[in-house]
Amino acid sequence: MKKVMIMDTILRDAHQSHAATRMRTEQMLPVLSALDDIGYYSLEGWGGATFDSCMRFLNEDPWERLRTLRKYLVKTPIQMLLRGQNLLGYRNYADDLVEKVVEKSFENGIGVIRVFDALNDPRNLEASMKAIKKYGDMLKRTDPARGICEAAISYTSGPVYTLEYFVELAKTYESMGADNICVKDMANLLLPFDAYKLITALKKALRPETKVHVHTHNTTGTGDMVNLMAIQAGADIVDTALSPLANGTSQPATEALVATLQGTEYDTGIDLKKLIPIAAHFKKVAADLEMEGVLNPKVRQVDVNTLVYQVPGGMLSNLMNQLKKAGKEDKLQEVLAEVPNVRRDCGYPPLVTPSSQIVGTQAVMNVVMGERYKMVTKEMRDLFAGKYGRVPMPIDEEVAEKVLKGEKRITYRPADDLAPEYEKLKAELMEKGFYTQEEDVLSYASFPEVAETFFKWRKAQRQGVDHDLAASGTYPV
Ligand SMILES: [Mn+2]
Repeated sequence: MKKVMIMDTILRDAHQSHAATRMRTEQMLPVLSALDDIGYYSLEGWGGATFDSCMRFLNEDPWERLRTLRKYLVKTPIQMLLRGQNLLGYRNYADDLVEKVVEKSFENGIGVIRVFDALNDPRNLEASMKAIKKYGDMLKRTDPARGICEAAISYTSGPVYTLEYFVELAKTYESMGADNICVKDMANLLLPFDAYKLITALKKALRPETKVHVHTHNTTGTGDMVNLMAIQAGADIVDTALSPLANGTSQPATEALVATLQGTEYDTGIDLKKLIPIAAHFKKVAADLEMEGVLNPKVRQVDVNTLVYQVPGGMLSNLMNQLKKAGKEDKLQEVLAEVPNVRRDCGYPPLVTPSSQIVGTQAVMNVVMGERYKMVTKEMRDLFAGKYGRVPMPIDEEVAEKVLKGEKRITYRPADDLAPEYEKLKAELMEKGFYTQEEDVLSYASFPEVAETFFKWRKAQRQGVDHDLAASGTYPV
């Protein structure tokens, strides 16, 4: 009998999707022990935008949050999301920082690291997966449920994204040492019957011990069906969120899936009754977040635009905003027709952040200017120059010439250009007087200005200045 496992996203993606990542540690604390008792595969609780949001909006040290979660989550591994060579931020980091972030994440309590690259370029996962194997394998020796390396495929649609493409990529990640392969469908582009075919193909091609983990959202309303079809095709783990922060732009609801699978060959073994009081707690949290104005109930609605236009919901609203600014709202259909052309020119990158924005902005420029590639953003040039990594198909040489204007193209791994940076950043932070732990260097590397403002606040707190004054953003230091 095959038991399906669940990762609950309530402590990370659920509130990132619904409430701008603003759930505070104190709002998690009352139910952490109860969550630990459920029998989840893992609880996603860190990485992604939580790192930025902790410091920027909540005056919390993200590392301190992780240590607190670990204190209460004794049985259930904490899962995090890592953006490959971009780590927790948005630029390419040097390999020494990649290793340090992985080492410190495990050391502070992470059990499973899900790592992905927006372009699905395996070279961009080389350094992080090597580090995850190095520190993860040490952790596994004392605790086999922790130290897990989960490599994620950024799911997208388009002519090159065939079953063969995904299977080859998954096998590459498996050969690089992945324990789990995740299909990461951040925009809910994956359709239920495609999910069935994809997961069937992956399960057939991968080693029996490699777990297949499915991550989708319910933005377009297909999320529950995607999960159910994936499970029938043999998916080992699927992602859901407890109902108060589920559905819409977040994951499908945990309770609904647990009930659906109960008594079947896919039974999760989770006791539905145990979820009720935890959900009741998060219902109050969601209401508080709505009162604060960070949760707009609209995020719970079904948005069918992605199904119609084949672009992620976030990308579509960006396109509409850009056209509105240019006073060309009537050009939406032209822009939507231009998106696949631009995508073909630059080698069919997946339509996920950041390439979705880069391609979308270019499509708008091409239409608004009335001439293709008359204007090009720096990001588009970098994409053509290979600075984000390798795209799945060859780029259009004629367009490349127009875009790059003689700029050099690189074909090697982008991070090969970067000199070690940890010691330099550490010295900088010490000189500023904010260094208290090695982890501070990693916070500072990820979001320099945000981290510095947070460190100032923290220092003011520790020196015992007036709390309200410190909280108001005034720093008498
Ligand atoms: Mn997600």
